[in-house]
Amino acid sequence: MTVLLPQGIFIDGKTGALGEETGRFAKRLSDLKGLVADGAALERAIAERGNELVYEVIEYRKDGADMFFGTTTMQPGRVGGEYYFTRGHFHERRDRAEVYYTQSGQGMLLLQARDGTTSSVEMKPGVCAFIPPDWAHRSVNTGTEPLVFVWVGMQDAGHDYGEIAEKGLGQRVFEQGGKPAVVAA
Ligand code: PAN
Ligand code: ZN
Repeated sequence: MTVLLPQGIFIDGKTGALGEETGRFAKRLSDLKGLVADGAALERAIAERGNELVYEVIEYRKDGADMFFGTTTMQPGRVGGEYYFTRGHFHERRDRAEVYYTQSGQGMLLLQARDGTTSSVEMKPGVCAFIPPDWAHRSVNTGTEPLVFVWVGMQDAGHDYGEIAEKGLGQRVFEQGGKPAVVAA
């Protein structure tokens, strides 16, 4: 049996860097194809400013542990007035919750239950958000600086991106009059 020892990992709340990491991935503008409200605006954005980075996820896992954690660092930006967002997903395991703790920047966490009920939680430094089991979740950077949050979940939760990619979410966040507005989609 693996003996797991206690450990502290430093998380840089400005950059999302972890003192020790076991994996990472990045998503760029082209990864938002089919997900943004305005597909033509996305093509124009890629042509104009290149396939720029939208967000990066860094994780720290330990074999044999139930839980794990990491950071998501989202760049500021908009496509056709819509603020940069993560793909969004349900967890494969419907009984798995998650926690998002925002360390820097400004954003909106969009949530949606299986029956279509929508909800949102403002993301700002110090706010810890509870994502209940079986609620889809997508984060949106509504600010002008990187949005950095720590997430803590279960290693066996898994990700189901299919449903959101196919049907979208019931809410989107657009810049309206210089401010973010959550709009029913
Ligand atoms: C987060 C997300 C992360 C990136 O770690 O995976 O913010 O979003 P997408 O996975 O939707 O691209 C999480 O919720 N994990 O379960
Ligand atoms: Zn999740």
